[in-house]
Amino acid sequence: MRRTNSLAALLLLLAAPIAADQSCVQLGPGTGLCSEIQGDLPREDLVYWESCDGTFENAYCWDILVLEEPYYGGFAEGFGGPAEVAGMRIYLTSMEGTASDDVDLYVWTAGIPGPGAVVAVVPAVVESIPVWPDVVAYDFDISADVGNRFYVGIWDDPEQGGCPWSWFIAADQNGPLGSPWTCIGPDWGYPTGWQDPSIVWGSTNSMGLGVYVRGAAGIGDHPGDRPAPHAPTWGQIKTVFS
Ligand SMILES: [Ca+2]
Repeated sequence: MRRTNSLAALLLLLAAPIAADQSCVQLGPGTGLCSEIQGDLPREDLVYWESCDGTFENAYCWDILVLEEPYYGGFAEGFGGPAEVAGMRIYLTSMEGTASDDVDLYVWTAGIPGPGAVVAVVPAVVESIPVWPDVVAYDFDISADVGNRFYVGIWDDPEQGGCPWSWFIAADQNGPLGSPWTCIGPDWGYPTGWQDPSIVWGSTNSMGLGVYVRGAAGIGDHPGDRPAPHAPTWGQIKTVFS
């Protein structure tokens, strides 16, 4: 019985979010697997692309207390175009199971670096978000004509509830190198603006985001703009040497 209680306590500890500072939260490490796809995009007419490899080793969010407009606390993944974007996919999970949450979905042009101008934004509702490490994929319609580099992403409107009680976006830490980004607000303890999520949560190869396109000329080409490596944060150094 003692061993059972100890194991239960350990599992509870592993499942609890780990705050690297006051604002960034994660659910892993673990092995997140997608068990369901929600949405009814006409997949046979579209080309789909994602950088993730089918397993998610972690899941991230920014605490509701720091989320700010226009999309500080958002996440994005870059892709190669030109293309006619017709939809996007988001891989989400949660800490305790979430009934629903309102989110904003985006398509951005290329900025310097990472996402630039907004070319599409649509509100969406994500429902029945499973408990980590179960992951659900949501397919949504969103339309935009984009150039050689573009980005799709998600932001959680703090007025409609938020992290850590809504959703975490799944992250691939050992798949192919994609183009992962997160938008960091002023005074969050990291460089401000679009940054590599690796500087916050550790090595991240791609975010749980995919894109559906029509007439894709360059889809699948790596955008080639992975953020430059940053020096590890003090929190990461402590993790390594503790
Ligand atoms: Ca993986």
